Amino acid sequence: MKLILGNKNYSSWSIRPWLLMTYFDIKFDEKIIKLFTPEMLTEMHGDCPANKVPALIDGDIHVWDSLAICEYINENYIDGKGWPSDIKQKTKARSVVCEMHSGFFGIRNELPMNLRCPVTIVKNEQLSEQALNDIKRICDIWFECLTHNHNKNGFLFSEFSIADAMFFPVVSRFQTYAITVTASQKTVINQYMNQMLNLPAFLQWKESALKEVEVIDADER
Ligand SMILES: N[C@@H](CCC(=O)N[C@@H](CS)C(=O)NCC(=O)O)C(=O)O
Repeated sequence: MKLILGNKNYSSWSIRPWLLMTYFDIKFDEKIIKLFTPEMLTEMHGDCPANKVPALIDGDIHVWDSLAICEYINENYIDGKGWPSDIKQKTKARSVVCEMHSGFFGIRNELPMNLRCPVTIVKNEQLSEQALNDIKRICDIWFECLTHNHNKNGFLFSEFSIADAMFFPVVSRFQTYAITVTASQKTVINQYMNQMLNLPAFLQWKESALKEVEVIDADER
């Protein structure tokens, strides 16, 4: 099985399925495409039907799009463990993941994932209303999930799930740009972010990311 990824330093969509697959100890090869270089489209040809990463090739099965890959892995490799087993929790997890997958453009545009970037304080005044609304909504989702009665392991739902993988790039962005979190939510959210930033799977990704030398100007804030 081969997972096609973008630069590990920057590719926020690529890290999502990679984290899920690595967390669940699934064996796969990886191919890294250097994004926004003259060779990008040639390298994607045949592997990435939408000319975007991530994409997954498993024998004669091709899957593209981060969430489609997570769903494929969930169904075919981890016996459904990618989502909570409880139906109420599962539908909630799917809903917040879809919110992430289809929205939050303010954050995506203004706070690019950039793992090598040292902590750079971005104050609320430097962000658009859209980005501030995104931050508020994400904090509310996290706080609500993390303080839910059934939640004992520090993940958004009872165990590490596709929801944690899909929100991971936001954790990284909040850390890089020292995003201000409301005082009443701060302790819970900081604890979650620390747990996620210390996941062995993420540390493994980060080690490779920090060896990369390519710079994507558009993702340098
Ligand atoms: N909705 C897609 C988005 C994929 C995406 O936009 N990937 C970016 C890299 S993180 C990409 O391939 N960009 C290349 C381009 O837009 O030309 C997903 O969830 O996989």
